[in-house]
Amino acid sequence: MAIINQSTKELQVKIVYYGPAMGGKTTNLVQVHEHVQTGQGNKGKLVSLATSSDRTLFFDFLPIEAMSIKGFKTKFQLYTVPGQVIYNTTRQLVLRGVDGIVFVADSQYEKMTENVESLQNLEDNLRTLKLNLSDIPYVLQYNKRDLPNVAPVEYMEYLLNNRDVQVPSFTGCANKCEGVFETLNMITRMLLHKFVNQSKPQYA
Ligand SMILES: Nc1nc2c(ncn2[C@@H]2O[C@H](COP(=O)(O)OP(=O)(O)OP(=O)(O)O)[C@@H](O)[C@H]2O)c(=O)[nH]1
Ligand SMILES: [Mg+2]
Repeated sequence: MAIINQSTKELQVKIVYYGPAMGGKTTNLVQVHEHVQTGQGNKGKLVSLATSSDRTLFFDFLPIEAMSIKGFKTKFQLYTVPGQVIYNTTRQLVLRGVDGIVFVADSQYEKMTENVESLQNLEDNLRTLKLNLSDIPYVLQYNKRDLPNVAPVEYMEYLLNNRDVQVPSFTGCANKCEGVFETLNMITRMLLHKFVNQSKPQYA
């Protein structure tokens, strides 16, 4: 849950990277951790709990203290869920208090069913928390565009971005850091817009 402190002008938000197993969620966080430019000493530690084969077992966590935006000192807490179907309880836990979501889809044709199922699973899990995806800022990342067998972006939009209001989407090659910051910048902008505007003092 976002924490906004008007007196100290601090904003803290939680962003969860969600999506099918092996789609590239952890890779996004690793790249952000490697390349993020913040003031000295403000880069948090990337905490990962993975199996020996690098699959996320519980979650990854990366805190980032960002620059001052609109006079607010912002802190972003980035989390990934484990994509493997069996870890659904963990996904529900990680989603608690979520403010914004990055859905990382795998662009390979044969992963389309998994992408759709994972998005459905996200909606189901949000519902158990009494949340609705349409009320939460989120963006889509079509990752692994470097692979030969990718589905056209238009097709992925049709499958994953087909609501009344379309959300921003980005192509990516997370392992080369392509699209990683474009995606992160957009979700943080959406969150700042939501929370900073919302928290403006109201005058009768
Ligand atoms: N070719 C290619 N490989 C990628 C890309 N992004 C990630 N990978 C690779 O895909 C594999 C899985 O990436 P992860 O970031 O661990 O995937 P994940 O979504 O965290 O997977 P889970 O933790 O199991 O849910 C790793 O070997 C990555 O190096 C990409 O854009 N292109
Ligand atoms: Mg992972």
